[in-house]
Amino acid sequence: SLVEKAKKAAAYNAVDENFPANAKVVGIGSGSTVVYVAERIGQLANKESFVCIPTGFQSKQLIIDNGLKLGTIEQYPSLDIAFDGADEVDSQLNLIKGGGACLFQEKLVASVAKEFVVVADYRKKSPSNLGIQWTQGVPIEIVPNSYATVLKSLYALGAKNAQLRQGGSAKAGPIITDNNNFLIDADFGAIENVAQLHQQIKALVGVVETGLFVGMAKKAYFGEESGEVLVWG
Ligand code: DER
Repeated sequence: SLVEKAKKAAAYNAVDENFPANAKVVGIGSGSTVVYVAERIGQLANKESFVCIPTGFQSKQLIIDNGLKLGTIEQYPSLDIAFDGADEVDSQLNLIKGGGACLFQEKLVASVAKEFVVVADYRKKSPSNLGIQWTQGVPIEIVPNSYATVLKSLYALGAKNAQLRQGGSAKAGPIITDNNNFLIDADFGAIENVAQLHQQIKALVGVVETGLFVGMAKKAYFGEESGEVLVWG
């Protein structure tokens, strides 16, 4: 499909243009686009000379399935580069992430990577400069027993709609993250001040992390419908 081709083109270009020759520790994100990042890195001749740090169970599987050396962030609390997907990217390279419910470890890894490169298809470019917005809202990881109090506070912060993410047909009851937490998706509409909203949400007792990645990405690669790859940053 056009979207899959776009994901692959973004991922392959991002790895080919940014993978450091002397890389020792590499972060692998979560989701369907980063699958192609792991595939491309798995083709490198020197893949025995670096370790890859996962951002969740799916990410760990990608590392193993592509014959890459698996490390933990406990052993390697600083990385040379990290690659990850995103749900929405604005012109300042702020991101909304968390569609795959892996945002905590994704942000932990991105926060200690010297370089953080985003890979995405054309649908992820934020269409307006009126503020970043994702149809599914802002994913927020919370300690499970705080969901009622956090939901209440999110509405007080101006959320138009905030819901605990349910497992649907995959699981009765709420989604449990790789860190044994719950996820809330909160719709704030177009977000003018991403940093401020992130801080306000992060300050709520029970919030572990938000899917607002403010000023963390160095570059973003978008596979276009035309087959071209667009680079921001
Ligand atoms: O959960 C995340 O932040 C992921 O990176 C994800 O949302 C991007 O997903 P995709 O690459 O499957 O579109």
